Amino acid sequence: MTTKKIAAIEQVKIDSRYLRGGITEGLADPITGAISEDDNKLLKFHGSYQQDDRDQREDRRKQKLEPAFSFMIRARLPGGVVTPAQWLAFDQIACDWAQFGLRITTRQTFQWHGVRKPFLKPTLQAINDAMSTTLATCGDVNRQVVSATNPLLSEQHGLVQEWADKISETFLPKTRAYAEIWLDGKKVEDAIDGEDFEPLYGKTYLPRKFKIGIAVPPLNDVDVFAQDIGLIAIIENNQLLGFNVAIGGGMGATHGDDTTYPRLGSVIGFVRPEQLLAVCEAVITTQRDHGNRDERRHARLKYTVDKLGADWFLEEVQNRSGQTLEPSRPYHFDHNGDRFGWTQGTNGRWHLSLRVDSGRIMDTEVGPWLTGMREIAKIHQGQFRLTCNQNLIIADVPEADKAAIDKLVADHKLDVYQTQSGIRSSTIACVSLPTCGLAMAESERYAPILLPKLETLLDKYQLRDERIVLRISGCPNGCARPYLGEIALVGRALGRYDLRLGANFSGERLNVIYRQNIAEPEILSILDELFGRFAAERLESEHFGDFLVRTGVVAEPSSRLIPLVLQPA
Ligand code: SRM
Ligand code: SF4
Repeated sequence: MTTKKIAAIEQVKIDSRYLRGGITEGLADPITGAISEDDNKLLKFHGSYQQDDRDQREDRRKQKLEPAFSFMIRARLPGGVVTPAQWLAFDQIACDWAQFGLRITTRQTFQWHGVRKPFLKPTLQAINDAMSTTLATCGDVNRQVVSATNPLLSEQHGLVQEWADKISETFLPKTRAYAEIWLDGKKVEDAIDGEDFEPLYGKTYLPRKFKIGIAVPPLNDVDVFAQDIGLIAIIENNQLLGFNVAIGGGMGATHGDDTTYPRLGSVIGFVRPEQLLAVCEAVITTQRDHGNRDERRHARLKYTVDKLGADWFLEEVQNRSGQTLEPSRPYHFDHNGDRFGWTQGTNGRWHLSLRVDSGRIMDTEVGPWLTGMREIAKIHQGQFRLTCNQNLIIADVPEADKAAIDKLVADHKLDVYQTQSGIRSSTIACVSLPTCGLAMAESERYAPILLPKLETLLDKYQLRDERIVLRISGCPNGCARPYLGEIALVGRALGRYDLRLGANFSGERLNVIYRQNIAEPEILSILDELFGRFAAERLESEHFGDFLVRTGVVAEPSSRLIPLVLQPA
């Protein structure tokens, strides 16, 4: 009998007794700041990654010390909703146990970095005490659902948010291992005997991570086509009719391996709200049963869709769910960024969107962000919303409280959005060094160095206010969704990037590689010339990415919703 080869992680999952493995024992081992490699794989399902400070790696190696191990922890906040009480609790965690403040991620949640092993359990407990969890924020499961944050359309956003919560909750793993390991079984009512079950996922969970996002046109602030399942809310006459469903979006790729590629989701039809959970479940189980479990590089849904075909997939989903999808409905996206400043919702309440550089909320020379936001959380009666562009909304503010919020914002220099350039307002940079184990080049730490130089170039051509979507990722995994940047830098090595150009302003067209493996002087020189041409030759209201495609600087992808293999320069 021949045994089918499976990726090593699959065996780890099978042997783990529903994600228990040896995590408890590893946490108790005082000899090392780390846990075992296999347990580290399982830990991701619990919402944490073991990392080490890469700035210290070389020194510690010379001193024959083990790497400076610590843990990154990610909260589950569907739709990026945070209450003031949660904010204060999360801030306390950042002060007590983490190293780099609070970090808003590109999937609108918080991460803490630099938590040492002895503090891992207290941190997870504190997050749960604050009515959140970290379960399934990483690992081969459905992650928290991201959802549109445009505060202007509050009624529909409320409904869409409910769906984000419902989907997030429905597809959570059911294992009791989480409560057993981190919460001392507190949330488990019956006896804990190590046996468990996972009705949806089974013992091997999904072949790979799985992401769902909901956009509300005309704002594509979640980058809906980068999701495994992208849902486009269709609203008519103030009524949420349902959702167009796009499947197989994803960003991750590997340099030099053109069997891996970023892909925009394919729209397969429209579902009414009452069909939504069944259809999502059918997509997830189809991926569970047909996704590639031999080779993790090819395990995301996008490869399954390409292997089996979108038509086959649609039929399978209809069979499994017992639902018929209708033809997709028309929709239009304006852009994929955030608005800044105050906006008023339909119910009269106010929302203040603030720009947060790379989502990092810390007290630095730029401004006392952690302190300022703490003071705001102490008086704020509404909620906070985190955005997929790593920004922050102080939401649901009554007219009477606006002045007090404005004063705290100004006192703590949190109002940078008022003077920022267009490009800065549309920049995302992934975490990268020093914590990310996969980073090849700087990203979050490079953005503040690069942006002033780009602003100087843009000033030269009176383009300071022009919103140009810039995405920086320290490696091709694409955590800043770089393949959707009108300009993107994708790390190759320290100080060297692929320059990609030509995505559109609404996140519906991928960019292409313009130059491979280049350093800053060349990046600036290319952009200097292109900004100059753009200023001189653009059509009225034309965006930078569209200009580059129209004038043939970069080739237009043959279709906006089909896979685009990385193109050599
Ligand atoms: Fe990501 C892996 C950070 C959003 C695609 N991502 C990682 C790890 C965990 C590195 C690792 O595996 O060791 C990074 C931890 C860095 C650190 O120190 O915090 C990391 N990803 C992030 C965050 C924090 C970036 C940020 O600056 O905000 C984002 C957390 C989102 C969240 O709250 O869940 C983050 N990652 C994304 C996105 C964007 C999105 O989902 O909208 C993508 C592209 C979309 C996609 O999934 O296709 C993304 N991350 C990846 C990949 C490539 C997956 C693939 O299909 O090939 C990896 C590597 C992997 O999974 O093997 C990865
Ligand atoms: Fe790390 Fe690469 Fe993701 Fe950046 S894109 S956070 S470098 S895995």
